[in-house]
Amino acid sequence: MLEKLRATLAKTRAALKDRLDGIFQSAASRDETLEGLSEALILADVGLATTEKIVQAVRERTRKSDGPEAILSALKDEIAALLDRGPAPPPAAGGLTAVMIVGVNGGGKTTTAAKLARRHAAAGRRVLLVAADTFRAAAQEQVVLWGQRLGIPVHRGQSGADPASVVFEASRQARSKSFQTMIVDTAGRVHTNPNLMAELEKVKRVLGREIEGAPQEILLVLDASIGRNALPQARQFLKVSGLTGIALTKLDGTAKGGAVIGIVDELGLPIRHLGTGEGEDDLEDFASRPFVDALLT
Ligand SMILES: Nc1nc2c(ncn2[C@@H]2O[C@H](COP(=O)(O)OP(=O)(O)OP(=O)(O)O)[C@@H](O)[C@H]2O)c(=O)[nH]1
Ligand SMILES: [Mg+2]
Repeated sequence: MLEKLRATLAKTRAALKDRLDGIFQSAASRDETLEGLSEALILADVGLATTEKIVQAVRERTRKSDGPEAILSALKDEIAALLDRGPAPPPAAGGLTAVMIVGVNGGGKTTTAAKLARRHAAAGRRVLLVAADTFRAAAQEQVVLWGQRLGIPVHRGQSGADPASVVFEASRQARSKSFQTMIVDTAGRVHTNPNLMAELEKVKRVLGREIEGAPQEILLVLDASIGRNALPQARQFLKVSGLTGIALTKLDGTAKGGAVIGIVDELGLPIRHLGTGEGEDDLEDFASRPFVDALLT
């Protein structure tokens, strides 16, 4: 697992760790090291406020005489603590759990929905994939293909249908056939378009009406390669549809993974999953310590 994570984070690690190594080698004092650390974190897209918070905490945890090893270890602890937002909610006992997948265009929603469906199915749950992206016929087709490939049933609606009505029908089907998990793929939407955002809110409302406690998870799919540009989108989705966590995709191809540290800190949302590639198994459940170890070791 750690090897996969290390490979996924290779570019981000190169952008951050290699810079830190240079600082640790050349800095004469702790204060100099901390100053370099600050610069490195900001350059790695962590964000100013979060960087200051981390560096201040590292300063408080170390002594003036401490060398690179103690400082690096304190840095890892601080980042891990900041990323750790507690465990994911357990699936609804006996009942039906609904997971909504939301985000802007092309972030990796459908792929993540399929990977998650596979994950739940592998855990022995009866899973229904719901193709609620009715915007493009091809989008539903994509979910159907994933379903065939993974052996997971798919509920799809009419092309152009109201996504809320698709979700309504899917919920009825899921209940009558005793499904345990519904993974709802939604259309990519521009977070600044009020109509599209309202549509999402409606999907959420219908789920809540049809299934007790649903949606238990609303995951925002964020493309790691856009770095801190993810923040305004995330804020808007959080405001309109509510969010319970982040699925961070395309971490494998980017050097900007450091941005998530600031994003998690500023939004107060947990990362739930990491997308580590295009394949069905390329999904990791997020845990802060392995993430930080893979990032900085
Ligand atoms: N390398 C890599 N590619 C990914 C990952 N997740 C998704 N992709 C790729 O990103 C592209 C877009 O993925 P989709 O799942 O179709 O994205 P989407 O958010 O559903 O797109 P729309 O429905 O058009 O908004 C595809 O080529 C995926 O294979 C990931 O974690 N790593
Ligand atoms: Mg899609």
